[in-house]
Amino acid sequence: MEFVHGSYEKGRTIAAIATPPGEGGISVIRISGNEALTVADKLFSGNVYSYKTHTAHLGKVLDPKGFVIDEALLLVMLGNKSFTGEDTVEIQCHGGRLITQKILQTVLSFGASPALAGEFSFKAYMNDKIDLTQAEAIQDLISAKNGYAMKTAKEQLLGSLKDLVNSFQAELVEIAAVLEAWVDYPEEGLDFMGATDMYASLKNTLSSMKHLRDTFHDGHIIKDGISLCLVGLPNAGKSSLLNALLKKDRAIVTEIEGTTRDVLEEDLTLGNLNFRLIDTAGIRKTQELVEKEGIKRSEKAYQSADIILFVIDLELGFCEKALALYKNLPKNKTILVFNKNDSKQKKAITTNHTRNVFISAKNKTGLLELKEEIFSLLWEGGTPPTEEILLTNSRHFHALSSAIMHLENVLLALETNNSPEIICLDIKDALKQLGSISGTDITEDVLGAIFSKFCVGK
Ligand SMILES: Nc1nc2c(ncn2[C@@H]2O[C@H](COP(=O)(O)OP(=O)(O)OP(=O)(O)O)[C@@H](O)[C@H]2O)c(=O)[nH]1
Ligand SMILES: [Mg+2]
Repeated sequence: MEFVHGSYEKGRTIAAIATPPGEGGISVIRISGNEALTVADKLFSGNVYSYKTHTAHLGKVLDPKGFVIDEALLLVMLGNKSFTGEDTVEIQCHGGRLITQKILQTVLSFGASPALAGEFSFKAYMNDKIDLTQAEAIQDLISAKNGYAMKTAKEQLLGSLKDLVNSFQAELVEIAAVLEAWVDYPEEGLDFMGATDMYASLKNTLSSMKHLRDTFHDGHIIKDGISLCLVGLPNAGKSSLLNALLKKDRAIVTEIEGTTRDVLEEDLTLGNLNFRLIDTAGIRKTQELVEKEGIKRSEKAYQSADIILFVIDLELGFCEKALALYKNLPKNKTILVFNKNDSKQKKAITTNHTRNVFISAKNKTGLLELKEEIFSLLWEGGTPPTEEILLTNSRHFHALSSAIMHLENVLLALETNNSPEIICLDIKDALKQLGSISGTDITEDVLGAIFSKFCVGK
């Protein structure tokens, strides 16, 4: 990441188009850095230096030869009061691709440098306007695919995760101070340092950290969506169910066994959550080359899926072949979907499996029950969590899990009277992990990887 490795310069004046490319009502060109006002003053008809912070001004945008490019609104946000923490000017012009490009070219010709991906947010992070969790939340908010993901990203952007992680850090710093004192004055003994209080406080912090870690299950589902894989014998009605759930004629359905050869994926929204619905080739023994490859892919798809919908043809019932396939499925993430409930030839079913639904993909009955079953597999009670702070980012999850592991070592070491030096090392490692979440202790490589995912202009 260029601006992280070396060339980042506080105050460097950067510019970019902040709106998506193409035609629209308006476009926004953003300029930020020490020279933002100087650049804006050169191209704007009004006296930019006289503008107060957070004010808007209508005027003409002029090219270097003084020709009018557009009539535009200029917004001024000064110094620490801006998003980046540096002087910022935003030009709202008409949303044409050419006009926007022309204004950007003019801005660059007056001395601004083209912004790199995420550089505005990186400025905000470097100038302590936001921490790393908030920077990551910006991207999550932009790419949120459902209402829950949007709410969680908004909470994170407002600083809920930052505050929580900061509170963990503060508590651990106090504990570390007691332990350091113990290293320096071992003859005083830990009891003298208030060991009982420290032990209780450590346990408390650890339990709050574990609580946060455990929200990742829900956070991950909300942010990244859930993969739902349709599995079964040929002709069970998997493709018919896919079409019924999608409410469109997406997959080919015939009475010929082995119709679906390839793995087919489609997005589906259910109850405000995002699902990836995966149809697979019916599983059976075959020598046919293409079908064989399809079956291999089906097996791979269901093994990595979050939820398996095992579709069973009620006309065949839980036959031997179906039972053989069922044996290989991970039971805790499988729902048995008994299809063709409309058929007069349906068989009676007995099973010990707890999650069963009877449907007719043909008549579209039982689909609501199926949805409820999916939700109850995801969440006890069938409704998404109401928790305010959810961990949605796997980077945060891994860092927090590692911090927890180090603190568990500390607890164990305290119980077994291990040497204070070793205990101190573990608590420092835990703090380092928490610092990597908030960005107070992070390598440039990780920073580069995070900000390079941002768009230019953000
Ligand atoms: N009566 C009845 N027939 C159904 C129902 N669902 C599917 N079928 C029929 O079952 C046959 C197979 O349906 P598909 O959806 O192609 O089955 P599949 O599991 O995708 O089959 P493969 O792709 O071969 O693995 C078709 O003739 C469908 O019309 C249902 O709910 N009721
Ligand atoms: Mg099919």
